[in-house]
Amino acid sequence: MDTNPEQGSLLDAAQQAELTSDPAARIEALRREIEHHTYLYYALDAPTISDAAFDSLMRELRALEQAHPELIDPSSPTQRVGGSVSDQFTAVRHEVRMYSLDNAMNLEELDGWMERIAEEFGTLPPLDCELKIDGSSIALTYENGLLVRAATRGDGTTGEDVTANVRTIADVPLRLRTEALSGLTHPEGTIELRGEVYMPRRSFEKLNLAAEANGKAPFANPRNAAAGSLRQKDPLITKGRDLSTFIYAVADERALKTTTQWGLLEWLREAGFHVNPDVRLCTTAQEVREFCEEALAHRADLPYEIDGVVVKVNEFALQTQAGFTSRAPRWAIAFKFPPEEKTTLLRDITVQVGRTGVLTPVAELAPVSVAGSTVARATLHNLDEVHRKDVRIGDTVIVRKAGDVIPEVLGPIAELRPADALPWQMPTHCPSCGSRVVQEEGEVAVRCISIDCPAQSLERLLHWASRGALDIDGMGEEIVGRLVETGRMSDVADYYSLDEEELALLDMGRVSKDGSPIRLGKTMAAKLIAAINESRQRPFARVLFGLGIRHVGKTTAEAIVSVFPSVEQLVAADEAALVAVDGVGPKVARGIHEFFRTPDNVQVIERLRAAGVCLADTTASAAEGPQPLAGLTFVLTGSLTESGMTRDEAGDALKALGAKVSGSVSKKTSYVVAGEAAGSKLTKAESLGVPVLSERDLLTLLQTGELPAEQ
Ligand code: 0OX
Repeated sequence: MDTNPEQGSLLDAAQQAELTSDPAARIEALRREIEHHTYLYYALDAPTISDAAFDSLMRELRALEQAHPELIDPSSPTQRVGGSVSDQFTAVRHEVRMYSLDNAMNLEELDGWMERIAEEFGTLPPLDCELKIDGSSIALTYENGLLVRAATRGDGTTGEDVTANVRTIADVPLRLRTEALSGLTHPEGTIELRGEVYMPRRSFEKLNLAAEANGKAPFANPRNAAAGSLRQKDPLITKGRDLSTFIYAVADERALKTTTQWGLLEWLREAGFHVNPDVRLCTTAQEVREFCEEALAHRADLPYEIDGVVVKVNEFALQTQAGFTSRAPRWAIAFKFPPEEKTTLLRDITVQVGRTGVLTPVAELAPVSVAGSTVARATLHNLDEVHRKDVRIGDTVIVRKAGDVIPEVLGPIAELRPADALPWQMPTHCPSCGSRVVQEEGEVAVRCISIDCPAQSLERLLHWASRGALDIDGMGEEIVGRLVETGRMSDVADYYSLDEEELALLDMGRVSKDGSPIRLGKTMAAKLIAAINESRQRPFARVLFGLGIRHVGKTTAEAIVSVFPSVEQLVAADEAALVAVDGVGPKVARGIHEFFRTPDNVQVIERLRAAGVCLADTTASAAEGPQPLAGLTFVLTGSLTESGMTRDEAGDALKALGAKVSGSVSKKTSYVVAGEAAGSKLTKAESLGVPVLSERDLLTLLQTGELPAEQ
């Protein structure tokens, strides 16, 4: 149902004159009529006029409003796009907290919850079952029946004002239907309704096809796409994203005369909201289980994604009696579906050589859509795993996404195996350099130990230039790949002997239309040299991380540098001294010790020294500044979209205030900072009761050194 503002009214002049003798009345009548058809279309899924007739009404309304701009009203259906667009989304404090839901991971856990509920009330009260829409939560505030604000959930306490964007979502009523006002306890007052903004599967596929065509990164799943679309600075972009909503809750049920969740859903429909039709009021545990099983069986047939079923005590009075835990209502539970599984053909098993020489088998799959995105490759980790799962080329395999993110091959369907499929074997020689591979005793990994294996060089060089390491902007796979292929680079010290003229002439391995070789060019060469020069200033911990020593991640490198602040001290340290560092185990210590005792590596270090790369922690000790966060450990997850900081940058800023930053959540974690699309770390924090900070809290914290009052 879209309209074309270019086209004028279909009415002839006489009709126009007759209808517009009282433009204000005609405008109001048209608005009511359009709202009525929007209601029939979205809330009841029963349109009574064609899209063309609807468009004609819209065109007439637009034309009249254009002729009488003094009669334009923000709640008019023509006014969905407009209003002020700010650069930043302002924070909105939720007067009634937006709780999350406790999860039941299987039917037994669901039964456990129903037993607890039955125990509390003496008998199992009626339960309302709804599909759990996999979208982004939203709160809609209406004053006097008019939409005045839409806010995201944020951390549950504070969200962001996304009104201008939500107004563009066609199924969100800009005003409540008059018929519904009698269901309110205070029709002239404020009411806040809550639900989910989601992106239908088809729109998601369209969006990602367009992203691909424009060389942009696709969205991982419809949930991220919906959340990202809500945070667009330009409402027209949001409008084009084709979002929808399902509304299912009220912030304060005292705003409504109805006393049940079921009554609320009816009222929401009556008021003009899009309410999911797949709901059921159940009176026995068996009925609830059946609803869950049916939902699971029909999951893939729905035009949008669901990740479970939400079961709610129907009576508001009983909900109040059951109350809330610190994070979720006791009167509701989310039955989470197991991850979606699909079958597909295992076309091939290829081998990747990592920067430490480990050979990793990779499943090359016939592309298949799983949990919202296309899966064509999945790591098989190592030879043991390939044999344990007994997957063979030509097999039909079962694929899923672990944590709904990382593709995983579960195993073959034995019955569909081709007669000639043989067990897979690791190559005896490195696919990159051809040298014999080795498997050390007691190790699962098969490695190429050649020092001049191009695949390892490439990975090592890319790691050195990566953001968390020396951050050499522009040094990506294509350019570094060419420098390795042409024999110009093999170890990280080679970066510092590149010169601008030589880079400008680098043959990119492609030819232009006239057959001449395409070269990197002067502009790019100058940029790269500037980036390489800048990298000499990176702190020693980043250099240590960038060297790609086995098991030394960024956090470990920082812990090591805090005890051994120069490369000399590190070289002199024995394994026992290294193990004494917090976070360094025997494996890491051995890795470091071996690394600095390998002559080739020592040579690289000396060349880095000669090139002026930082090999000692020269930064003024952070302890010199105020340390309000000393003793606290933070974990950062999700993307920090508001500030545009990377997680590493945010981590560095926290460390400067004395905090520790860790990569994984445990009971010892003081706070988890959850950015957009935060995943399993957030879930873990919630399950361990670790306080969660929003990006906004983080920014306040960095500016003032103060934690939010409520935490
Ligand atoms: C959904 C969904 C989420 C809200 C707070 C307490 C109960 N994603 O579809 N949440 C709720 O209800 C929660 N219902 C839903 N249908």
